[in-house]
Amino acid sequence: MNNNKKFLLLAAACLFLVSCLTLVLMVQSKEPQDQELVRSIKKDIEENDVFVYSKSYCPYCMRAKQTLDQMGVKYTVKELDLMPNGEGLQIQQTLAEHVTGVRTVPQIFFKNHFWGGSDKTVQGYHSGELQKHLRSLGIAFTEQKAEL
Ligand SMILES: N[C@@H](CCC(=O)N[C@@H](CS)C(=O)NCC(=O)O)C(=O)O
Repeated sequence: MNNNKKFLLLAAACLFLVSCLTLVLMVQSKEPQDQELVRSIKKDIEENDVFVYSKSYCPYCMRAKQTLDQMGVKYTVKELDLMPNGEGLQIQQTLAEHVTGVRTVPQIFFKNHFWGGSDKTVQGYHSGELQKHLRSLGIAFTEQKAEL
């Protein structure tokens, strides 16, 4: 092997090592932040019987919140798009990567368990599955069927 080839091989090996190191450092520096966000999500869903991650302009979120409102279900909501410093987007990413595996909003939790999004909520309301679920968890709602 001539010197030119040796040099190229060495340069490629160095580049590969530097890329691996950068990747490891990137993953390591993101980890504590992810853990902090997972803790904050766990706190949200543990401390509130009904918790909704939403975006203020999202029609699916509006439909889901409207359904809960008309059922008289009391919930706490975090509008991710209204949070400062991009924190809402980080929460959405953390939900997808570490908590529910779902990338869209709304994400609705009942008694510390992920229920689902808007479609499931609206369909569940019409089928009675949602009322059955809330009853089984002891979450209060208005029994009378509202016109949605
Ligand atoms: N099938 C989902 C649809 C929800 C959906 O598509 N939400 C949009 C916002 S309206 C979303 O999250 N898009 C991705 C994003 O905003 O990052 C549901 O019923 O919840």
